[in-house]
Amino acid sequence: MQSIDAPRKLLIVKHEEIKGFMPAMTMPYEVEDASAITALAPGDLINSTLVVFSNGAHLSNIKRVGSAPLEHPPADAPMPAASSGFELLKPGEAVPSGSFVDQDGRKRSFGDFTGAPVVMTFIYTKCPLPTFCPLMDRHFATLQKTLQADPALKAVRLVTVSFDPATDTPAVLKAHARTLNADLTRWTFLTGDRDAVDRFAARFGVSVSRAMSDPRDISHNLRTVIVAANGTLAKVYTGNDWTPEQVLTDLRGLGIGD
Ligand SMILES: [Cu+2]
Repeated sequence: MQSIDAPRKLLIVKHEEIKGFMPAMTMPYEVEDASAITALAPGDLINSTLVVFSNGAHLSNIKRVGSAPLEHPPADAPMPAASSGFELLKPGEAVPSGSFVDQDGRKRSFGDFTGAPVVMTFIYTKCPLPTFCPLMDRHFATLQKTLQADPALKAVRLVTVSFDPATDTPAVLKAHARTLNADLTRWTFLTGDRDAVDRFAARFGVSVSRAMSDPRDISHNLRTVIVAANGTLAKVYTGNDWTPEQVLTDLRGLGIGD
């Protein structure tokens, strides 16, 4: 176990393969019972049962079985030095163009969206936990419905960027878009060179790390952002507790449709 967020009842756990369900992975997990984690420390080895229900999952029956030194710094390690090109963007700053490939295999740059407000999120399609990437997908599908119904928000575009280009090829993204009923004239799925995607995503505070032994062992956080029509960062939502309603309120607050 790598770190503890007691107030939010979260543990970041590096776990072995769960046979028939998910590969070895490092992810945040909610715990059923907050009192079960008060005595734990980073580096503790635990046994636990992952209970998955239709809209979420949590750990129950947590038992400390030993401890081992941490291999990696915890997820909140300091950002790389300022000259690295990974600096966090501040609201009002211009979003870099990046270079991507879309779900149809076309070369794209984020600059293509200038002139339209964009809501963008970062996911990977194999994410096994319903409350992480799949929740971002569901929220975007909800947003799409409102955007289609409200003429004042007609110009808004949705962009989903995958940080798992090895798996999420254009064809995989296209199939994923179909399962979400995505209207591809409004909602674009991007992938690309892994380092280029990581560098772009890092500017918004997305951190992704992959295990050397198994690149599907992905540890990541969540960021969803609004980029204004002039290509500058307008708003950043961290984690998975934002709502489509909040985003719509913020979009309307930008004065779109005036
Ligand atoms: Cu995920």
